[in-house]
Amino acid sequence: MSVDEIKIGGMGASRRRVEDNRFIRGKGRYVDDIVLPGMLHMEILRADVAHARIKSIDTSAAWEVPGVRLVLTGEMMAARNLAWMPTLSYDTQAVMATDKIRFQGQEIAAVIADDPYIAKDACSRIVVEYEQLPVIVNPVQAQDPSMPLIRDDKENQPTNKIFDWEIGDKARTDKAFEEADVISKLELHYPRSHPSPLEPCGSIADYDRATGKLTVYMTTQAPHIIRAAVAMVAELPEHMIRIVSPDLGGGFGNKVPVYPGYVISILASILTERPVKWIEDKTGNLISTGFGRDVYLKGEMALRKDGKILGMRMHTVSDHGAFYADAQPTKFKIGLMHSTFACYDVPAAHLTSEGYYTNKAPGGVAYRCSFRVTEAMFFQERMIHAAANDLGMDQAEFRRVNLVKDDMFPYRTAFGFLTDSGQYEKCLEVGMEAIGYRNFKQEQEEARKRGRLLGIGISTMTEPLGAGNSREYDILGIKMFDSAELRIHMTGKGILRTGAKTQGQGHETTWAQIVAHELGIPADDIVVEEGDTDTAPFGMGTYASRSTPVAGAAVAMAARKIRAKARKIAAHLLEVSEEDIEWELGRFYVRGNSDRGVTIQDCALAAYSNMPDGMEPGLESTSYYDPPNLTWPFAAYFCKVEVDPQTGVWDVLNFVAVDDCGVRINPMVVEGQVMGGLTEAYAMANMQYITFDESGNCIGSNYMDYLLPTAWETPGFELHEVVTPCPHHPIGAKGVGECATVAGPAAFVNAVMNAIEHAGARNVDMPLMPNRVYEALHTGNDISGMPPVRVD
Ligand code: MCN
Ligand code: CUM
Repeated sequence: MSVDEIKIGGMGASRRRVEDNRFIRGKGRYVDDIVLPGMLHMEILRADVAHARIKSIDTSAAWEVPGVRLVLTGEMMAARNLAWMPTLSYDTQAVMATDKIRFQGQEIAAVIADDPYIAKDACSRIVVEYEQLPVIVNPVQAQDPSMPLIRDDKENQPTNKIFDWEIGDKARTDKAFEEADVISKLELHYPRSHPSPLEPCGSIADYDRATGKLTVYMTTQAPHIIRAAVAMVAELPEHMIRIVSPDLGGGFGNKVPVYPGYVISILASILTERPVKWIEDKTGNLISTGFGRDVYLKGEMALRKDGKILGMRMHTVSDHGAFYADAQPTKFKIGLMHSTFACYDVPAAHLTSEGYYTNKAPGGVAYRCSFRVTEAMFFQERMIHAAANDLGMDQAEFRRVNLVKDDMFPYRTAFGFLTDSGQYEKCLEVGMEAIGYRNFKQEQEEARKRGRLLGIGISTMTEPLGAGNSREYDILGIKMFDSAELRIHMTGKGILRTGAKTQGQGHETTWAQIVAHELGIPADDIVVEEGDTDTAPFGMGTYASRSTPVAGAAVAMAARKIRAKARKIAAHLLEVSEEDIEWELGRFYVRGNSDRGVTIQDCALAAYSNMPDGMEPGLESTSYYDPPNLTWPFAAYFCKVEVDPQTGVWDVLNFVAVDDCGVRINPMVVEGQVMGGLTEAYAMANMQYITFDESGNCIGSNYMDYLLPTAWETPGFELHEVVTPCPHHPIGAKGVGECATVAGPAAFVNAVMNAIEHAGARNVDMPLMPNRVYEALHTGNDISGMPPVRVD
């Protein structure tokens, strides 16, 4: 008699995404679609040089353009104490340059006008006089004492170094190295990359002087954090601030930071008393907003002859741009870099890192990655590849020997994380089988005899997804947890709101499936709403694939509260005591008499029309969920490539992805996430590069130079699943949103290296452009390492 879970779109149903109904019809409602009465338009003047002392800014010609309502400069921002703002990593960031320009693309002035074209024209009439300074574009230059101090605005900042940080057990690690039979070394650069969502950033600030209310429609993945930040920075009362994040055209981490444009549009609205819209262009997005990576990694691994890893040393040097603006848990200086090697049994490890200011845009730093996990896993898998080669061991076998075994969970990693579940060897096996791993060596040899270069690359990783728990994770002191609020109406339909914010991940579809699973109410009867701080419960937003682990768990818990109350109502309706009530999906019945029952919809109606004496009417619940641990999904990726020895061009022949993200709420959505992530991984491995010339000019500031792969270039991916439920998550799910971007790049690079390393090279840095591959193949030299890096 219970309802069929798959039919009602519950867990495990590949339900079609409900949001796509409006997206594919062109009916999405993005920030730029919103038009408010009397709205003005803002354009930002950005610096064309990377490091310069400002001598003067003359805005008089801009003011004269008809239709211009306001011209803002750093000086005017400073007069209102808004020229600088705090960053998410306890640094400060210029909202508008006052003293110095510190990177190309920095905000210098803004024009607010009747339309965006007038604003842009007027911007071009602003005259900035400056004195150029030597430019620092990498951490080596940042350490050169003859180079200028970038952050001369700060007290106690005598050099360009931001931090030194270490974690792990040095003494134990040193000992492991003393006992090693073989020591394997690797050094590489994970280049700067950009999340580059199709929709750039933007906002519409609408300050109503009559009510004192400020409404801001904006592109943000974390609306509640923005509300708190605006309250603190602009000193406005928090209850008078409403942040609305409508449909987002992708986020990928780019829409986590607080950008100057948002703050400037707010001040502009307060000053003009009109709504002010700011929409960034593509170049503005690429040159000034939160990038990813830009970190130099080197390490060495202590190995025993039989293949056992004994210890790992790692050192990272990260380039943060002009302001340390990473969005990451406060406790860790370099995100979750120390989750590296978490899927392997590594008895001792030590990580040191340094961060530097340079004349580049500041980072949000995570691009589809849990706070530096992408770099960590990329280095891990490149290091594993190098170590297996140094030992003369097979790539898969070396992994099998060192992967954490099923009976070792819960497993405490050398850096202190607790991984709690997984079937790593099984995933490896499924992937090996699917790609035909065991025949490959012979295939490769035979091909080589005929002059063809084939390679196979593996990448296996577990990553920590779902910050909190609140004991360990906070951002600027705000503890990391999340929330859901479920309201069931009297006809059994309902609305669910969470503190997360979908940017394309499909929350509107999948959260309703959790409710269907818990209550037996069809998913189609639950509308999901996120992103409006006036209506949604407080939450830390969507990034680091934390939504399913945290907000998704809160959804299940909120639904369970509803079920608990409905049970009392059912007992009342069936005139038995609560203890005699049994539940099956969608329905309560009397124990021993399953024909006597009421549906969840009957209970909903009774909650408004026939509740038991003394019971509060209504059927609503709120749940704040603080997860006991992170969730630990696992991925095993296998990539087979062919490299053309004449050109260095490489093609993917086959790609097999095995993902274990615990219980899948919606298998089709999970597959979409994996496909999208692999496409981005392929782009980074193959073609994407944002770099800077010696003057700090950003190379890669448009889509002619910074390449987005289309369906034409992107290889096909074959997907497999393994399910190890998360032991602490209410529905057994683990996060998955980033796994493919995190584990993907190393699979491609390992495959290309496997095809060419017989010639001698141990590493080619990403992107593996044909000229680099060609050179490594024909000279046998590495193309990698510390700066100055090659700019091709
Ligand atoms: N899911 C599921 N079963 C699981 C795990 C997840 O069905 N066991 C579903 C979820 O219900 C959700 C989706 O998969 O609909 C992703 O869930 P999750 O792994 O929790 O990740 P988040 O929702 O927190 O999304 C964040 C993650 C990040 S950090 C980036 S960056 C990223 C990504 O998601 N940006 C994206 N995927 C993106 N996909 C799109 N289309 N656009 C972006 O900007
Ligand atoms: Cu790290 S990019 Mo996502 O976390 O928004």
